[in-house]
Amino acid sequence: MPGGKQPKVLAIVLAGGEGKRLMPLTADRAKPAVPFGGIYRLVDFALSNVVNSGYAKIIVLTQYKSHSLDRHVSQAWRLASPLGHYVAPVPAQQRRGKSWYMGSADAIYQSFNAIVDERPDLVVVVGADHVYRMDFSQMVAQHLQTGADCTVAAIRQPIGTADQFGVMEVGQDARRITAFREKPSDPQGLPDAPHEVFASMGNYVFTTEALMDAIRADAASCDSSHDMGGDIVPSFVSTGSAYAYDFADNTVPGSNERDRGYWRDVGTMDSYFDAHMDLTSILPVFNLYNYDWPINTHQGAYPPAKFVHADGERAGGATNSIVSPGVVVSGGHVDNSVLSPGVFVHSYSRVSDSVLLDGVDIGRHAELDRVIVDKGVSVPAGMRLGVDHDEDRVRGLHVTASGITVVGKGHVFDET
Ligand code: ADQ
Repeated sequence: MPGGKQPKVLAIVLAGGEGKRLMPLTADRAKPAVPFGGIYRLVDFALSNVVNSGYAKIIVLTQYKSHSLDRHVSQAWRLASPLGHYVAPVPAQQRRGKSWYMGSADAIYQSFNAIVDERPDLVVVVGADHVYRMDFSQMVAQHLQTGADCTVAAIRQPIGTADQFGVMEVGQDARRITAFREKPSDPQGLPDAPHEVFASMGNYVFTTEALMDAIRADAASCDSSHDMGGDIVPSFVSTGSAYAYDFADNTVPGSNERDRGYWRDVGTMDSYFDAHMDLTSILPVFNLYNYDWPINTHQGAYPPAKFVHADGERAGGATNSIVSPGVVVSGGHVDNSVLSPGVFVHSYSRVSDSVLLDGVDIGRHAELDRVIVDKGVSVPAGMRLGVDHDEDRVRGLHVTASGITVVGKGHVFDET
């Protein structure tokens, strides 16, 4: 900026995703509201990154089944201050007759008044579906230095996953993007790594006027899907004003060799499960205990966690596990698992490699192995889940490709 002045930044968090591949966890909540890591919701990672980067004027665009997301954002992210900081959830406006947001670019179009009111120099647009730490101010610095209108955060990913991402090719000069294709089925590998592509992380920095012009033009087009990755980014690439920001260059205070560059798309039940297992390892590849870059959330008034009984088969304990407030492990054993607030594990039960969401109750002698259980479900005494997948399917449970059994919210087992 002229004279070294700090740019005025508005952050927009895109939180309207439906998350079809995370069913049944997204049956009645938006993907950004899906619980993660015991006490968090997915949206907490994007919002923590934005706030820790120093940006405190934030709008959160919501749409699909946004009730629990709105409630969480207003409970966890009350930033109001005399300096005019805010995190404001903005629901779909239904401005175009009865239609809701058509795509992420349309969501921004419908929220133009928030941009006009704020008059920022730059708009930082981030998705709300990923687990990672990132300092967006480093990406903003590159955006200003290259003179880009649009900067896209990029990360190397295996070529086999290219159809889930926007994939870009970059030129020699300061990472100018020369080609961008959304979710290509015939990707080209990178010159120095044929088995990798440069994937968009769905995080962008825009110069405000350029963003508004592009979105206005897109809104007027009949053959656009009004999508940031599918339409807006390619429009900047075609004029040569889009640059890539390599996530490998990003450093966050308190990160270490193990978790630097960690970025997980938790878009499927299998990746959701794997990301939880990343938290339980002895030296975790994603470290929740980095107090230099805290992840904020809202927790209810739960009492501390408690472990009871210590005799033989009835030893109540947990190893290599994340245990939230309000959990009681009473004479059962938990290993390599993530327990959300209020989970109760009764005597003689065994829970391993599992993710139990709020208030799940595990009956006596029950056995769980590689299972995800949604909020409030009671697993009856003696029940085995994840042990015999045919048995699980007969009970109407979903078993994923990699063999994770999923019990949806409200599931009632009809046997004892
Ligand atoms: P996808 O994740 O498939 O790809 P999308 O479904 O648009 O794209 O979701 C992007 C973000 O926008 C998510 O945080 C989602 O919750 C949110 N969102 C989607 N529709 C919305 C709407 N109508 N209103 C508000 N929010 C909405 C994108 C990019 C790819 C990139 C991947 C990285 O398009 O280029 O590679 O993210 O995961």
